[in-house]
Amino acid sequence: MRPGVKITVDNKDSAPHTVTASGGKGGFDTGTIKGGATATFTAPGKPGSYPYFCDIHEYMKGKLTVRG
Ligand SMILES: [Cu+2]
Repeated sequence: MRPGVKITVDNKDSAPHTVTASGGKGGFDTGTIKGGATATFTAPGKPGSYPYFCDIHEYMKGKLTVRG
């Protein structure tokens, strides 16, 4: 991803999930995305590695990489 681009995530599960920046680093949080729904958020403005998790299922984790 490039800094500041819009990212759309598609929840293909039937359960609700979120994409929430870990420790607030990067400042993104989709809020609850219902099953089958999409959400859009803005990528962080600085290159780096931004871990995220699901605020509903905290064992679900991922990482967003922003390249300058
Ligand atoms: Cu979840």
